[in-house]
Amino acid sequence: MTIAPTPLSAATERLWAAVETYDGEVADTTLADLLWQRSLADAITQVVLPFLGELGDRWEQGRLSVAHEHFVSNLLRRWLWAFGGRPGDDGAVADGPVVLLACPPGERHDLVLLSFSLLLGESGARTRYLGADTPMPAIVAAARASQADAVVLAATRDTALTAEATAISRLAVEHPVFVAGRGATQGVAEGLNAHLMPHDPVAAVSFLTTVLAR
Ligand code: B12
Repeated sequence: MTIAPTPLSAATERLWAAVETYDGEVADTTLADLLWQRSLADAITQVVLPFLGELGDRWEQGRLSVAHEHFVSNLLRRWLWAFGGRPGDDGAVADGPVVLLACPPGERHDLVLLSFSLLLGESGARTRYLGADTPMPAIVAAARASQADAVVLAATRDTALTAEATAISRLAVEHPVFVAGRGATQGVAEGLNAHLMPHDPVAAVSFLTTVLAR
């Protein structure tokens, strides 16, 4: 018997009401309902990314405080990690390409990168997630030590990438580098000797796995 997923709109409204009053218990049970009844891909594309988008809209309209934003970000991060740690249906151990993921120095927006990392892991890649605000020497050392087949760098501002142009271009000589997020454009990618990822995280998984399979 399959359980019908909780309807999105009612649960999302409950979630926002809980966030507004910092009701962590209701937020947790609502997110549990929303996420665990869905596949990872559906949970991320139907729940997590739209929720982050709405967070952005509310933030820009001045309807959420910094405290709300931190509360939501930490709540989502905890759920994403727990969710991504679910054992695979077939219990198979990943043996795909090794992909290192990080945000460059000063870049703290890593939740989409984390979502992408989980989707990529589900596709069979062996992901090594460094997360937000990672110094370039640390990224370079980790890429070498893990023998990364690819390095994905995500940034909201292009300057977070261009400020590290020398280090990123050098890294790209040894490991293919892929740039993603609002700060990544074709021009930025070319200037870094890197590849531009599609903005849509699901399309980006297909893109990266196709390029790495060549
Ligand atoms: C949540 C949030 C935060 C959280 C981040 C939580 C986290 N760990 O991720 C915290 C609280 C840390 C934060 C901090 C700050 N933030 Co902020 N933040 C946001 C907010 C509200 C949502 C970001 C988000 O996740 N959006 C939802 C996603 C789904 O949309 P998106 O980012 O456009 O991503 C899409 C694509 O670009 C792509 N994508 C993005 N990343 C990746 C990665 C991969 C691998 C792939 C394939 C695709 C991909 O996928 C998405 C869907 O297509 C935005 C507002 C907004 N409208 O987005 C501001 C925003 C990004 N923040 C902003 C700012 C200014 C800041 C601060 C400087 C604020 C401050 N004064 O302290 C700080 C510090 C930032 C820093 N040093 O990096 C600005 C950035 C403006 C700019 N471009 O310079 C924004 C746009 C708000 C604004 N309008 O002013 N922030």
